[in-house]
Amino acid sequence: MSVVTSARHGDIAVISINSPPVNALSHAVRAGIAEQLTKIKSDGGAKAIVLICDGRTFVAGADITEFGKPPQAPGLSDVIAMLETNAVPVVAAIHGTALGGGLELALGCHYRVASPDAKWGLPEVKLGLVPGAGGTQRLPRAIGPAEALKVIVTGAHQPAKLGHQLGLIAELVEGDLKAGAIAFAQKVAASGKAHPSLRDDTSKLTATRADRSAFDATLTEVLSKSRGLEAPVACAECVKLSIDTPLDEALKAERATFLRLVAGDQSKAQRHLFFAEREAARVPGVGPDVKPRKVDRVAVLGAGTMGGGIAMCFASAGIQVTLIEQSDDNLKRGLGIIRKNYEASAKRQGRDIAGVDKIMALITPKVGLEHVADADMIVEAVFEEMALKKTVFTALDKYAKPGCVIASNTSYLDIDAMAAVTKRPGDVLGMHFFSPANVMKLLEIVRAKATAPDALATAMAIGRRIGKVPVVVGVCHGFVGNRMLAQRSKQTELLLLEGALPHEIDAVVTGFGFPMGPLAMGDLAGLDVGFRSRKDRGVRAEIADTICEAGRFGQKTLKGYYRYEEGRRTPIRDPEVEAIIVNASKKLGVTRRQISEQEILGRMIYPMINEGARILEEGVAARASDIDIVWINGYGFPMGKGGPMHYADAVGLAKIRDDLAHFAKLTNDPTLEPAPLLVKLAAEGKGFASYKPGKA
Ligand code: 3H9
Repeated sequence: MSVVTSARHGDIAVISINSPPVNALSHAVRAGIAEQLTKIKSDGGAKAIVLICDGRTFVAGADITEFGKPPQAPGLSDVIAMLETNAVPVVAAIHGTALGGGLELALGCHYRVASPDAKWGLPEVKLGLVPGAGGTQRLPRAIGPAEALKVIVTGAHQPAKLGHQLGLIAELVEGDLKAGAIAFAQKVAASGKAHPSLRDDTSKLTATRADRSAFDATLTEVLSKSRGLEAPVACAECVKLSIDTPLDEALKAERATFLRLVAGDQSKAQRHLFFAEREAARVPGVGPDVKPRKVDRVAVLGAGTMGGGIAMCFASAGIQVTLIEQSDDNLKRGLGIIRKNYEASAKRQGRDIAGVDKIMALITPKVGLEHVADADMIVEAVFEEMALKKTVFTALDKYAKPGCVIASNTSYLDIDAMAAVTKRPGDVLGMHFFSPANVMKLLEIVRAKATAPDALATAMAIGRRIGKVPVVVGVCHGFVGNRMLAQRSKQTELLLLEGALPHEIDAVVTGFGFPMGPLAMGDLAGLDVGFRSRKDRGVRAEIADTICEAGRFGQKTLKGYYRYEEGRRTPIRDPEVEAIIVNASKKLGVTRRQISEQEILGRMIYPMINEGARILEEGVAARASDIDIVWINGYGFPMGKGGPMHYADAVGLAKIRDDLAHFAKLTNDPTLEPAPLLVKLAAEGKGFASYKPGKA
């Protein structure tokens, strides 16, 4: 059956698109719309046309899987031109999401009506692209250039109500959308008025033409967040053209920009991430038949920084939380911080402070582990110490109700060992949140040996419900993210010892696209945690430890690898630190040398990739793209590079293998020797993307 059909409802012709899952504009859909428009014209008699979609959504965009393949006519712009110049008015009826090419299609129609809960937007920027079928020109004509700029450069989904306020959506239809759209079409067809086409409507451009200051202010604001990505800048340039470049000329420029970006590395990386995120939701051994357990109440153990943040994640999603501590004082302090965080974000977002009370009411503070009894899920965030974790798990086994999913938020420790002290190891897993837990998107879900598939499915489902990007990983020291990070930390200390200075290392890492370098990051997170952990393990890192021994724990003491001015977070080079570093080299008999930026970059990134290869080979991650999702969402790996494993494939595994072998020799460190999987794939001329190990 054709994916696009049409039917008559009296004077109104209705074109329906039915191409699951999201009605993307594949060749069949584009050709189908063109065919139905031609047919309706030749049949004659229709006074207006409604363009509507079956299934869960209006058109969610161009078909991303077709990018990079030879184009097949009709192109989307051809179809939009047919709609825009159609003799009778066309009404787009939007439900679900009108995104990207889908919104561009709707902008080619004379009118748009929508269900009140529909969303619209041009998210191409998130795929490293500009809208390529007129979005950067018609949206400014519909809602004004400054508003359009914000929508296009952020790529965020916008509510239908806002579209209605801005004039993009003519009418919000409560109830049956099709019936409402037909009634609307009848009304406009009977009005006798000329039907608006955005091609000819420049009324919303006039004010900006006269005074560009508001547009320029928005431009500066949105571009300040572009972080080395080409697409936001290109989007802004295209929107700027809408102000006074003739439409056809601007459309040509937009198209050329789209074609340039779609062939570039950044867009390829960002498209990889789009599919990688969806792939991460597919967990080996957890098929669609495995249903998550019901979770209405979560107990969080520990109201410290981590526990408090985790409690906020659940409460913000409307889930009841029992927050458990050892004393009333700890609870009071924890709750105070949670409230302060909520109040600050309400203030930032201009929301009513009364909403904070509503969320806080979802959190029930309690002293004593026995209060986990009515929870469907428990997340413990007590101190990182195995003996304590085992005591807690033994108690939870006693108090938790049958079927309760019991999770540890440990960053490093062995979940199997915790599961083993319970009589229900199938219910135990890890849920590793990242700090600040209420902000960071990543959630590593740690599958232990005995974790039941439905317990895993429950953690995945709740992860998505609280707005996280969940990735399943296996048990090992540090799981995926921190285990790879440890390689970078080790190289950071070595590079300092061999001749680099903190600001030089940080500059290379931020130049690569990370928001912060490892040393500034260490100062922000606090250096004392690692110091204590090294002491416990009997390990010494000469520079890091000497810095801590000097009472320099990072930003909180205004001194770490850098110094800080009171109330400011800008790292300032500190000669005292540089003397500590130089002395450490002398003490350990290391002759300092000039280290090139290229070497710094290689030693910051390649050892992590090497560890990623080991992780893959051990089955701790199910696929290379899962590792990318961990690094993008938890550690600020630059989006335009697609994550460490995608980046490795782009660089070429043979080069990485050779550079690692060189670094191993240079530093006399056998752990830098290329991992067996890396060597094997490089020899076969393959990339990590081709490796399908099977399980996490
Ligand atoms: C564009 O439009 C360019 C134009 O300006 C110019 C052209 C010339 N194509 O996310 P879900 C698949 S660029 C192909 O799990 P949800 C997706 O992979 C595009 N496939 O569902 C998944 O497959 P699978 C601009 C697509 O309900 C399945 O559909 N548009 C596309 O959580 C379900 O997806 C966008 O960037 C696509 N465009 O969320 C919007 N979209 O089941 C991208 C989805 O095999 N899409 N699939 O894993 C989305 O943001 C979400 O999918 C959406 C639904 C919000 C629509």
